Amino acid sequence: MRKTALITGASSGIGRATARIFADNGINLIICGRRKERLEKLQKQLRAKVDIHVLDFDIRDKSAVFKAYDSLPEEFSKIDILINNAGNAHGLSPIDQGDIDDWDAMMDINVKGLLYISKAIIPSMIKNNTGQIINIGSTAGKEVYPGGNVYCASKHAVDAINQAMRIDLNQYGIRVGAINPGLVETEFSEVRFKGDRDRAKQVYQGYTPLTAEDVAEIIYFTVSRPAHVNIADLIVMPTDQASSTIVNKKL
Ligand code: 8X3
Repeated sequence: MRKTALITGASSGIGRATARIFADNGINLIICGRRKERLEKLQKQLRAKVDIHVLDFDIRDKSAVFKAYDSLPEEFSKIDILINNAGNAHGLSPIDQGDIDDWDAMMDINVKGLLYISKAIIPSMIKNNTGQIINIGSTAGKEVYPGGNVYCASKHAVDAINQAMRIDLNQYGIRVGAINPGLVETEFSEVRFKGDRDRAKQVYQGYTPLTAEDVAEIIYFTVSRPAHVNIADLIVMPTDQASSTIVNKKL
């Protein structure tokens, strides 16, 4: 029987690339995000391959999260795989100059949103005594870099939640793991720098960054392991990256 995966943040970047590779491999999909048009476009592209349902809601809004989950049609109600991918960075200012709205957005989406959707889905995984949760963390969840402050804090929280989920859900046979990417060229930096494309581009210049597809392949590898194998915590960086601050740029 085909598995069903729910992917948050599926309208772009790693989430969208993961939806595509899952569809290529026969995993039915619930694609979630705020941008309905983009999600419907993706649905059109993939619906010949798998059953695919769109849920558009704001993950920061806890009642919207539970309402969206409750609205799932019967055929999508058994979720085997949860990809906690929705996440954003906003700003790269030193702590004394940070924008409080940016801080709220990062904590609300990256930490609280992840908790809300997990809280909605975990009970059915417990009932079924099976399931897999992949939390998309970051190298920023393993180390802190200048200006990273609250983004790094939010991803350190994801790291802690990942470990805690694995401990608490161990007794139910639910697999929990994190994939922590370093520099991946997506809309990530455009969002971080509030639409400043030139500044965003500079982040990925002078070396070869990861692509969303590189990370999606690893996510698919993780979900396609036999049931007794759990990739608990994985860091992936471009070959040219050694840490958050050491990148072999040839400019
Ligand atoms: C993305 C990695 O180093 O740009 O999560 O913050 S970094």
